[in-house]
Amino acid sequence: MATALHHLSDYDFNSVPDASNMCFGIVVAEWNHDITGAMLDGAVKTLEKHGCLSENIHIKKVPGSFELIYGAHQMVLNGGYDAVIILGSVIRGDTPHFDYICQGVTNGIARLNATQEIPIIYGLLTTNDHQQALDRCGGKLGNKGDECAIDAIKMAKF
Ligand code: DLZ
Repeated sequence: MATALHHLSDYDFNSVPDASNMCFGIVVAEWNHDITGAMLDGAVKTLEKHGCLSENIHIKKVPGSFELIYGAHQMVLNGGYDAVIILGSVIRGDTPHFDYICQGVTNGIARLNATQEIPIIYGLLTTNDHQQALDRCGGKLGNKGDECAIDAIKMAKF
């Protein structure tokens, strides 16, 4: 017999699973490290707040956001992770470079999500200026790193 569908109002949209048995990889870009470092702090603190042990959070640095694709793929191939988080900050300049990097990273991470066995959480800030990035890494608009940590825990339990 078919299982009855839950009514939407019964669904708990806000709960975050316990992460005490989970293991996460984080790949973080060095470009704009004042921004990516703050996102990293937020992600690690949030994972730990939800029970993840610090020894089960493995961090790898890459030079720039474009290398996040390679870094995330290597972490997937190494195995042992429930999810991988990428953290980068691309800030618009005077040339189309911004668009190529943003598009490249977005396509690369999307492809990994479609082809690999674990979720890759997309923590790429793409902003017009430095202040917009500051606002999103612990400023007035929250911290993208915190959000990515929550998303990683939820997707690890998918
Ligand atoms: C080259 C470059 C530029 C201009 N801007 C950024 C940026 O705002 N954020 C970022 O994470 N990386 C930037 N990069 C570096 C590229 O991501 C990449 O590291 C290099 O093109 C080498 O592949």
